[in-house]
Amino acid sequence: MAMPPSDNPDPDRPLAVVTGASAGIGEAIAVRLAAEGFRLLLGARSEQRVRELAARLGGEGRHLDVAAEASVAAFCAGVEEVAILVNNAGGARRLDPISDSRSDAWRWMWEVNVLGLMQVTRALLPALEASGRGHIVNISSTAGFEVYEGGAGYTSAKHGVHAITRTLRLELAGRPVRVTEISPGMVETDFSLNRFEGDRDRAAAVYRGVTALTAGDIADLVAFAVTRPAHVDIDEIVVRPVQQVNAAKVVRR
Ligand code: NJP
Repeated sequence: MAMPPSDNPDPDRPLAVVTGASAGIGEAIAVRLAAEGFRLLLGARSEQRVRELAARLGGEGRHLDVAAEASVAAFCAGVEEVAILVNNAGGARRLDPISDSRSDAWRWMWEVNVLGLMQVTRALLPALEASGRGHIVNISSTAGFEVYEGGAGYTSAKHGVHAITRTLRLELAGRPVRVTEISPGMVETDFSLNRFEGDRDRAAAVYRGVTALTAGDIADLVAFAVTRPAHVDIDEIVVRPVQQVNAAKVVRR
């Protein structure tokens, strides 16, 4: 069984938990939160990658499949106080119209983006509250309030994240846990490569002629939100590339 993160060398630093920290936005958030002085507990299915990253940044990496209740329980075992939880694990699968939707792709999107976020949050809420200064940051999407053709599986899941975030804000009122939702437009990561199941040409076309946001841009916003004074709650941040107005309108070079 994994050792509690309090066994790490510098146990006095507040603990930040980042899900989906093996790549992209989650990895950048981990790097940035380490620079801000947090000790890390990083999770992803790519256990080796989160272990190596945590070893480099200070903290611990553990296997985590947010969609699997037993994995979430093992990941959270021994965690007594958490200052920051970044629910970042997520993504999209395929771009099919509803008429041709595949249930397995939808199931994946709902299990990871929605159910996974709930399961990790539920497991760590006592530890967030115990820290006396907890903060949940949900990495959502502009897909949480917009729709586009072929995107219903992903947009409905991220609409779910938005609803969960707003509900948490209500349910946690009066308790020492802040709640922030960050909703990015296009960020250049492996997101599209994963959505298009390894089709590199199709993934590259998404970012062609656009200076997309970087994972570091999102990490900046997480750092901003979590370093505000204790009485300030950044409820929502929407961020997009200058060249992207919404899901449908992208001005390419
Ligand atoms: O994507 P990617 P991003 N359990 O594919 C992990 C949102 N977003 O960094 O498990 C635990 O490079 C996976 O790790 P592994 C997006 O919806 C993005 O761009 O090892 N972890 C990896 O670390 C998502 O919520 C854009 O495969 C699981 C990470 O998730 C977040 O930003 C736009 C997992 C995915 O890394 C990060 O996405 C937007 C599981 N079951 C919102 N399944 C964008 N890039 O354009 C996956 O609006 N992961």
